[in-house]
Amino acid sequence: MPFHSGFVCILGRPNAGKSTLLNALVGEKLAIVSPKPQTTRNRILGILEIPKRKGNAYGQVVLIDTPGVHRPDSSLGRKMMAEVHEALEGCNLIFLIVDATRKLEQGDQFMLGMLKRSGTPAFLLMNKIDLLRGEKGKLLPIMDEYRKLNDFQEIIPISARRRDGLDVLLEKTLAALPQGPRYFPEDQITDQPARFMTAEIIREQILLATSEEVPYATTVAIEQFEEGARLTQIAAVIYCERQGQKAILVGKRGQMLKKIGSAARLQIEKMLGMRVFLELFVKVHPNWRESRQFVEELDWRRELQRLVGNAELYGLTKTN
Ligand SMILES: Nc1nc2c(ncn2[C@@H]2O[C@H](COP(=O)(O)OP(=O)(O)OP(=O)(O)O)[C@@H](O)[C@H]2O)c(=O)[nH]1
Ligand SMILES: [Mg+2]
Repeated sequence: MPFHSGFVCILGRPNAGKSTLLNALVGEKLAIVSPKPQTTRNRILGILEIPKRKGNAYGQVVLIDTPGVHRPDSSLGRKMMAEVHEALEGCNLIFLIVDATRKLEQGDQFMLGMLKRSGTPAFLLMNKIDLLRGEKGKLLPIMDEYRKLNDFQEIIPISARRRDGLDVLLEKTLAALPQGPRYFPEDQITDQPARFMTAEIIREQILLATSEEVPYATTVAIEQFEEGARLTQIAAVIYCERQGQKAILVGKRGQMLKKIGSAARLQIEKMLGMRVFLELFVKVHPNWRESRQFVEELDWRRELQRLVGNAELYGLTKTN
């Protein structure tokens, strides 16, 4: 059996379950997940090694999670859509993932247009089938609608949350990918450095703890990340756009910031496998989402180029 490999772009509207699928397939939490749309802001690589087994295809699948396809109305939104386009470029296969409980909308049509223009073969993944329960019949008319609009190589019902249908998905994915090299070392699971994942973990806690405009107007920048033998010292700044948002993020007597900080610290400790000292600061940067320059500065891939040679900035490998 030959070795198959390739890049698979996970494309979908906000909230479809792209990041949940990435995490489920790789078996590690690489991307943050929340019930709020537009959680993911960068493209995120998840590397999946499928070992040799008798009679089965084996290889390496490089998955790319992307921000949800939407009509951007800020520099941040435009940057997010640029990330989607970069992920689409040169990939071998697209997983178009849709929420199977929802009917087609105008935004889905726009997304199908992007898919068509890419000229790349695609699988349609009908996600969240666990929510359909006894109403699986509802799936068929929605499938048909999509089928009319694009020639999908496969249509697969899945539940990313419950990991239903993922074995079939992987099998078909490997079969659809060409013979090729191992693009990443066998034990690497993502290209993201721990430093960036740390910022994301903090942002996830903000998404979970706050509501309305606050999560959207917030971003996290790591100012200090010093890994010692037994303790990692981290300082991060939470940027928001207005004084009122800062007041919410800090909370009464600093309670909110404390809650975000301790929940994030536990997750970071789990990821790094060591104790963490985490300091959080909240700063107001009026309308940062409109600032192209500021949005560009947040891009960790750019930061990586600037700080190249810094060991803490390499992609994570398996922890166990
Ligand atoms: N019931 C159910 N919920 C799911 C499933 N997959 C994802 N979800 C939920 O849907 C919500 C959105 O999931 P995400 O994985 O963050 O979705 P996303 O497509 O990455 O969203 P953006 O990053 O905002 O574009 C979360 O609350 C998930 O727990 C599923 O198979 N079943
Ligand atoms: Mg996501």
